[in-house]
Amino acid sequence: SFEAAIFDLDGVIVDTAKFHYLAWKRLAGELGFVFSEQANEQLKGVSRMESLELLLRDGGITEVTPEQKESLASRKNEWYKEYLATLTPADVLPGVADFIGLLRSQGVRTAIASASQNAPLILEKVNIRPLFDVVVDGNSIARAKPDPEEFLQAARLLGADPARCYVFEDAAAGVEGAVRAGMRVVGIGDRALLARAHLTLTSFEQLEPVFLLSHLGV
Ligand code: B16
Ligand code: MG
Repeated sequence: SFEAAIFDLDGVIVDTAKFHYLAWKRLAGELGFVFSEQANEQLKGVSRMESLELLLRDGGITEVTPEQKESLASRKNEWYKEYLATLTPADVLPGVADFIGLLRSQGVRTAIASASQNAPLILEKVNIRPLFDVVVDGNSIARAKPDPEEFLQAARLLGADPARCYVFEDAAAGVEGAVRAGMRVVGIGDRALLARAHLTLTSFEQLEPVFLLSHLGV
């Protein structure tokens, strides 16, 4: 049996991943290159500055000063926040709220573990904060995914044994961090990209909560 369920935010609870991609693609366009959806896959789940480094590498852009990097990252973030302003509770991904409600009714504690500094804003826009006992995000951690810190901090704040935590993640970096934290991992997305997860689902929509509960042993 397990004690706690830890959810990634972007790509699991709400599809803000598409907004990140649009904003990074726009930045790449201004820098004079096309940023593909395939190249974007590496950016999922990693921090904003690390994402910028990966983007610049993809575009073959070198000799960027730290000040220029700060300014590029904040431009991207401004565009990203324009997209976030359009979020409503209807943007919570299908099946997610019911599933979390079901877990909570079974006494399972719940947390968000997101790399995003915009997590508090997103949770407020989609009105889902009350479903979580704990929120750990990019404002409160020193080492981003694939480091296990974020997941371990969530477990600590929940008072849960990491070995009795399930993590729901859509990004390879997050799956890696959760595995390193000694947790069980459910990948949400493409099985080939999330090969290290213990179980992979295409989406919560496909998920029969009763099946998952029996699978997870509640
Ligand atoms: P921000 P998650 C992550 O959120 C995103 O997946 C990743 O693409 C983004 O770079 C990171 O947050 C930082 O986000 O720029 O808003 O601080 O998947 O860990 O919930
Ligand atoms: Mg994610």
